[in-house]
Amino acid sequence: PSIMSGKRGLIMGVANNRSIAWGIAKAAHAHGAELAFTYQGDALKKRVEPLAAELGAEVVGHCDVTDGATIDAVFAEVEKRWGKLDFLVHAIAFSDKDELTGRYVDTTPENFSKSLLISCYSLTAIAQRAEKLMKDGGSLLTLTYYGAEKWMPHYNVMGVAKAALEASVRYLAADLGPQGIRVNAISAGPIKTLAASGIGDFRYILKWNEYNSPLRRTVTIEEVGETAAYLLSDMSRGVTGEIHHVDAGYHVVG
Ligand code: 0WD
Repeated sequence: PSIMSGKRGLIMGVANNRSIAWGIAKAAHAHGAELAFTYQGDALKKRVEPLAAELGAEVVGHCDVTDGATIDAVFAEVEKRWGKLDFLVHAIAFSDKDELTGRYVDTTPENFSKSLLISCYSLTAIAQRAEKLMKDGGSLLTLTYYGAEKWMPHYNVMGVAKAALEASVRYLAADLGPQGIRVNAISAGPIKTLAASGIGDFRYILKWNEYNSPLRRTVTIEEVGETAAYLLSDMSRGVTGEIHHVDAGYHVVG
């Protein structure tokens, strides 16, 4: 049997077919999982619906993590359809593009709050709802980046948000562990996606990783997806609170 057969999971954060969440969805589906997707706003609905259909999956509604009512609505829909949840992928982040260039020291309080709310607190907001639906235990997975650990050019407030997100993974893992709910993150190497295109000099960062990572290349959404399938399945049942790098090894040299 496939490693994810019989598992049902919610995928949050697909914007298009370049999204990391889409790479994860494809791998989870290939390993036998049944999926549901959320989208953020009507513009993305048109993108997400055909992608979900490709995997024979359902779209369970609009979710903007800054609006708790939309999170509640999506989880109510999942409960109605499935009655429970086995895994959840959180692949959501945001910062004002104007502050993903230049200096961190110039971050405004407004963008600091918004970036931390969407990129960090949202995992906790989602975990609160997921806890109730993960009746047989479960696996929560989020996406982080090396800019949480080390200074990276232009990553700025997003680096601070990812550091807080990684700390959240550890606190959530401890809180939810007694119920058999695991919480992990993949620290992905740079990949050209919609969100990444907002980061200043991103092409340079891709090249830098290609020249300097142990594997002398960057990673793909399919590779992140395969590692995600392991973290979302019972193959990793002894693993929680972990930040797993899928970055062609860059973190050992950078
Ligand atoms: O190099 C990269 N691309 C890396 C990305 C390296 C390491 C980590 N990551 C992380 C990102 O920080 C993010 O947490 O992976 C996650 C997924 O990002 P992605 O796949 O690179 O980007 P994208 O395809 O743009 O998906 C992110 C989506 C949003 O898309 P846009 O670009 O429209 O902001 O996050 C969603 C949205 O669909 N999102 C929200 N969803 C609900 N509520 C919200 C929100 N308020 N804001 C953004």
